[in-house]
Amino acid sequence: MRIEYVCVYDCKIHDPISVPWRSSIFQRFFLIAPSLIMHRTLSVLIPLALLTLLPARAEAKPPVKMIFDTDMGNDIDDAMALAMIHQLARRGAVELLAVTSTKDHPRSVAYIDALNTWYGFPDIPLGAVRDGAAKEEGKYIAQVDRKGPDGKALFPHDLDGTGAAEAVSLLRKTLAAQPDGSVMLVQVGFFTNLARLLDSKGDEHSPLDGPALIQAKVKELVLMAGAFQTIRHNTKHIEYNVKLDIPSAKRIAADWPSPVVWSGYEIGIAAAYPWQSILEDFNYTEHHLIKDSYLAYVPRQPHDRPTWDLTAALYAIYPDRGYFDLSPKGLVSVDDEGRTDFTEKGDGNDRYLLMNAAQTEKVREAFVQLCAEPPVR
Ligand SMILES: [Ca+2]
Ligand SMILES: [Ca+2]
Repeated sequence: MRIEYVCVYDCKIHDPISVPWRSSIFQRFFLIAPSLIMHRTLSVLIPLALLTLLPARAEAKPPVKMIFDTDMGNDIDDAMALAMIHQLARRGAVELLAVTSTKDHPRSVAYIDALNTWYGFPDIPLGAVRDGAAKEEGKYIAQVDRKGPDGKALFPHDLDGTGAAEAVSLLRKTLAAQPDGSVMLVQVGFFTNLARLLDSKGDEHSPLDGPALIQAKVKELVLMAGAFQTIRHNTKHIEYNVKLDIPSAKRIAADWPSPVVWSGYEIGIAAAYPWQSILEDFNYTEHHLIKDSYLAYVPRQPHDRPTWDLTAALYAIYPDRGYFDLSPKGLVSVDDEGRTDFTEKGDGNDRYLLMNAAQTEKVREAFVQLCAEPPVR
């Protein structure tokens, strides 16, 4: 009898023709059974041992709970920011709790609802400002009511500003329903809604007044507003979102009770969206709400549009990804003409975004890839 080799891993027996013992059941049992037992044992133990060497699977991070307060319908960056938020909601990075508008035109909310529907989130609660700023329609929100040759809406929606909830009531309702300290509040328009929230009293949604409700529920307020660097040799640039409602901006800068991060005018200017992406990346469908709106807003190309509102949203969703750095803590003040000023102070609740050249390229590319990605509906 000659046994050349028994492999404990696969039980192959080499040169089977030369092993006459294979005809003996007794011999087979005593020679092969131990190897099979060892095989079975090792087949359990080895993967277990390997598992202990592998890094543990990272816990799934809960999505960032976000309320988005926008002046949708003035500049195009609000629309691109909302598109990006939806793409990140799809992958579970953010949960969009509500969207409120500070632009006092009924098509502002209609446009938001159409964009939400386009990206597969048709029922997100929407709030509209009453008696707010920027009552003119602007250049692109009329897109929302375009119809195709068959008479059907190109960008379906079922709500506009007149049918939507009043913004502050919706903000209070939304905050009251969330766990303490959990909500990222992102404001990329005027300060009207949030100043009114700050001044609000207890109601059917919560007995807490504005400051107490904010203190309880808001993790951080992220603003696209102000300017913290020299803009075209101007050290006192008056930024649009501040300028349109200066009293409300002053109120929030002075009295907002949660930590605040400001994305200044200079950040969105530096990370402008490449126009080539608008012309080339959105052609997966004949009519695209983002592309058509961008071209309605700035018809002449090439034009790289600043990404102001996208920077605030990206920071709010991925504060720890290194897209931006933060200034030291301090205090932001707003003067009577709408200029913002930052004073470093160790226990201040304001910081502003910083972005170096390498970060700028990273941020721009993230915007392109996220905005241009086709939605999954
Ligand atoms: Ca809807
Ligand atoms: Ca805006």
